Amino acid sequence: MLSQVVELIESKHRFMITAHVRPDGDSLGSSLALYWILVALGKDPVVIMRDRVPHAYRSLPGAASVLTMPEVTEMYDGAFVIECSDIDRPGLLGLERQHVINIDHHSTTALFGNVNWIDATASAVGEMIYNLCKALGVTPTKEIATCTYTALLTDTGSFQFSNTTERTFKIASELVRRGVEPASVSQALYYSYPYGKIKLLGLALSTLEHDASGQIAWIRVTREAMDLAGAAEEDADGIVNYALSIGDVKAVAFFKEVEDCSWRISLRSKNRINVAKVAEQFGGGGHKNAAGCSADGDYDVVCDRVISGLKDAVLGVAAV
Ligand SMILES: [Mn+2]
Repeated sequence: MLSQVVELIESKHRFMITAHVRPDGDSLGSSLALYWILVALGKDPVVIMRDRVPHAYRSLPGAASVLTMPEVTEMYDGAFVIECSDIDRPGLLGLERQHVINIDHHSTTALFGNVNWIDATASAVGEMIYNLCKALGVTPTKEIATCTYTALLTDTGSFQFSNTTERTFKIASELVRRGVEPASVSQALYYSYPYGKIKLLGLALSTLEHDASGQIAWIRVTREAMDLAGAAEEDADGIVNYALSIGDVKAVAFFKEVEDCSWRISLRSKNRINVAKVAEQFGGGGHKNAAGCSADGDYDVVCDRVISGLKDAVLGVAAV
């Protein structure tokens, strides 16, 4: 819990911070905010990730200091693991030897840390880091505020998702008072895409299909499309949401060809439709409205099986 985290930070000096593989705005923003809080306290922190910082987050304060490596080789006084369901999620070898502080806002996380601080009421881990900052008596610097704001903004879908609360806006307001420039954060995140990402989006959207009911839609990205667009792997992130933005659509699938006849599948849904259950049928998992899995085989076969799983999920809710 929070008091244990505060006590550990106050009594120790050398820390590492990590988060899940393929880091997103909350995990990176929260990690870097914590980094700057520790710097403000005169501590010696380092952020270590298995994967490199995605293009969209490279302008975050401290992003350039993130170390990218597959293994933790040194011992630290404490290792903060941000937004991870289990100790393997950061993809870092040697992490289990550290004194681990597990910080997450998902109630489904395993209590794998020596210290576990879980707050399922927080819209983002960023909210928790902000509370930690206050509990430590640190005045949020512009760096802390910008990183925390990025975590809030991205995890709430720009303050649009159901996890957006009065507290989210209250903290966002405080962060703006501490120097965050909302327009420049949004500009860096949503108006600085590489050309290939938008080119890929065009190719992907041209594959859009829906079932007879119009409630289920799907999109595909092949290796050929990636090559044609000159896109990087991360440029396919987020495309799934365009299918979900259709008014009548309740559940969607996004198929990304990883290699020949091997597919990475992202599933999204609205409201009570549970796509995590569908992902589990394929050995994957996730949350009710956002899940993922992998499958091998011809596209037509894989697609049919996934779409029929989504149909069951949609019908299951309709029947209740
Ligand atoms: Mn989050």
